[in-house]
Amino acid sequence: MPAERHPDQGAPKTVSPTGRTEREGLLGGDPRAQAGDHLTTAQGLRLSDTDHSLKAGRRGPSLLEDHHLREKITHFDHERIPERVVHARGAAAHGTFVSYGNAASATKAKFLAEKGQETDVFVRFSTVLGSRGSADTVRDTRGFAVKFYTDEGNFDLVGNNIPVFFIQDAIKFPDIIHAGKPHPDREIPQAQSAHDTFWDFVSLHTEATHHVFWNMSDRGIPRSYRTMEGFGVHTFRLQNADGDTVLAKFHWKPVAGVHSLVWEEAQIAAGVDPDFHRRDLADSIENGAFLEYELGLQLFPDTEDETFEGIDLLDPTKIVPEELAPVQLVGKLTLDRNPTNYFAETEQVAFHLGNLVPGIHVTNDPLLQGRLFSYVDTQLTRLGGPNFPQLPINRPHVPVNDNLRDGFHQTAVHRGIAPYLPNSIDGGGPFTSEDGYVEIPTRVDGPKVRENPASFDDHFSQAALFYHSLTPIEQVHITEAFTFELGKCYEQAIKERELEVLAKIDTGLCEAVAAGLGLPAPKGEPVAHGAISPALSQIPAEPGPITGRIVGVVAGPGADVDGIGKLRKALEGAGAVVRVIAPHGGNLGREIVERTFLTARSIEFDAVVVASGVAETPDAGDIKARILLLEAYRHAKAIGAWGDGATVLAGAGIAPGPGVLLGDAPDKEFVAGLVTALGMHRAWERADAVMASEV
Ligand code: HDD
Repeated sequence: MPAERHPDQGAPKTVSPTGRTEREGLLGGDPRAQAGDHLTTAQGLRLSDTDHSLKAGRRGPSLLEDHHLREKITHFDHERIPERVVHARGAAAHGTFVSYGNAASATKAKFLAEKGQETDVFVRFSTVLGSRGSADTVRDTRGFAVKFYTDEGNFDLVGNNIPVFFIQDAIKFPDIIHAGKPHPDREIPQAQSAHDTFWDFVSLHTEATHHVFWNMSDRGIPRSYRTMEGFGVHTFRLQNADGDTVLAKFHWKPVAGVHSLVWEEAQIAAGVDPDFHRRDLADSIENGAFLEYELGLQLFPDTEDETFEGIDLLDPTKIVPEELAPVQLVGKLTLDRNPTNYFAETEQVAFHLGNLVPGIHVTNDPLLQGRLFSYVDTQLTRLGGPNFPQLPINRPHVPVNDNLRDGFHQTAVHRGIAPYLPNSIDGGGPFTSEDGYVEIPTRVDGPKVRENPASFDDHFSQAALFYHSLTPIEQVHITEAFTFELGKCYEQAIKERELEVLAKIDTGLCEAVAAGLGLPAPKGEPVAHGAISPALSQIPAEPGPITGRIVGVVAGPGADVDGIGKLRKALEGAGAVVRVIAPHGGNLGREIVERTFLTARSIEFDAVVVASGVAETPDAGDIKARILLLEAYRHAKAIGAWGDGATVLAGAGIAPGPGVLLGDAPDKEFVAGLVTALGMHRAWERADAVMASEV
């Protein structure tokens, strides 16, 4: 029977129903991407039926000659490609990078050196350990991979949200990943480090300590990709138009500030909304709260010993504190467009550290050197052959004139008969260019050895520097994270060995974790860590911007809808998002109810406010609404109420105190208090009391 158009079906859609921010163009328009009106086979044959296989009689067996059946199922059977061996879980967005032009003295890379230069980018964020379907909010490092489609070819900055790495040499990468991935026998646990093999490895391989401390800190559970720093990790060598070189580290600074979840929120989100970060990314862009980051450079003289203030710049387990080498902001990245198709873009994008442009060069960091091999190698399997640079998302936005030919999934129809150089048949070209990429002739000599420089032996001083640079509440979070993760290990010897490591960092930390594990604290002499670096703490001293922050307003029949409208206007004016939560869906006057007590959970909101007029309704004491308020309170978020909304807070046992805002109406003063509280992210002053209380 023909599949007829239902009378309700309007004109065929060419974009997804929610894809308001899509722009045609970048990916090109392949007519097979559901743009046409008629269903066809892959060969373009129009079909009259796609719901019934061809059978020998109504009750008979299916026939082998049914090509449509076989094509449809065969293609479906092969829809999946291998997920990434690491960073399998990811989400991405398109955007633009605009250069401030002040990096010209350091690099001749045009996308950085020329003021106002706009460059298309595609950014993929990811977790490291989990499978493609794993939860977003697990404790893990986050990938921050940026593809710049520059006028000089693609430049990939393949970084993380943590500025150091577990290992100093790429040859150890399979070891750390095998240790972090689920146990090979039962394939558990998924997407996390809280298990024996991870702690077995890192307690034995102590160069991982610094990275482990970042993972155990709040950095391991970001609030959103919007509020995450990014780091290129390695030191790169930059060259300016005069040929001068300088060593550099890349940083991404989120304009929205650096914020994290608390561990309980992260755990709840992993169950309630495993797509927490992915959703936030897509929704923020849909809401016009675009993600913004400034690109920063730390610059160091290109000296023969490649050290700065005694820090070995080739050691990827070391940072250079920002107080010693300030981060100079050189441009701004704005992510403003969601992908059109997850598979075509987010899944098929292929990053590679070797994708460089003139003015940016690699160094001898042994981790970087090994990565230069791994990325193309892994794409060969993952994307099925050597032609993955031809995939739309990977194509440079400049002409490509290589002499690479044929191979699996070749889509180009090359012209000419002389794909070799030199040739005299195809006009002798394509020709090399004077302004082409030239490696910097750095000197290389020395005996062949499997050894590290002696400076790489310091595994602890910067872990101690990191720990001691944090505020007390951040240190508490680290203590709890170690206690949780080691508490999940079965092997006593592993816990004891990690305690030996902690004893080298800080006695109090070691004793607290040991107490939590019920083990004796080993005696150890903590290492010296030098001057602390306040820039490592992510607790703001001043309120930051509130763009994209989400405020839940608890309402219901009888609620002060005018007040909600005023609050919405004021908060949206400051860039925040307001969501009304009520006992049921639908509308409350002019206000649309976006969450019900059943579909809302505190984790989604940066602040929760109770509207006046709710107290008298029978639902005011609903246990789900109470849990919402109590969780938000326990997680030190801003809480507010106006009018008789205050009695709902009181009924939930929430007393006035830091970060609890009460007012008669959502007037200027109330809104200003809320904006400040949101800008501080959490009311940590109440954390101690709350964590210790029964709330
Ligand atoms: Fe890696 C993916 C970041 C060390 C081998 N890596 C991958 C991605 C990111 C990073 C963000 C995901 C890219 C995407 O979204 O598609 N990797 C890092 C950082 C490292 C690091 C910041 C240390 C500073 N990686 C590292 C080493 C090796 C690899 C030492 C191997 C020797 N990484 C890979 C890989 C992946 C990858 C196996 C898997 C999927 C892919 O490349 O495309 O080649």
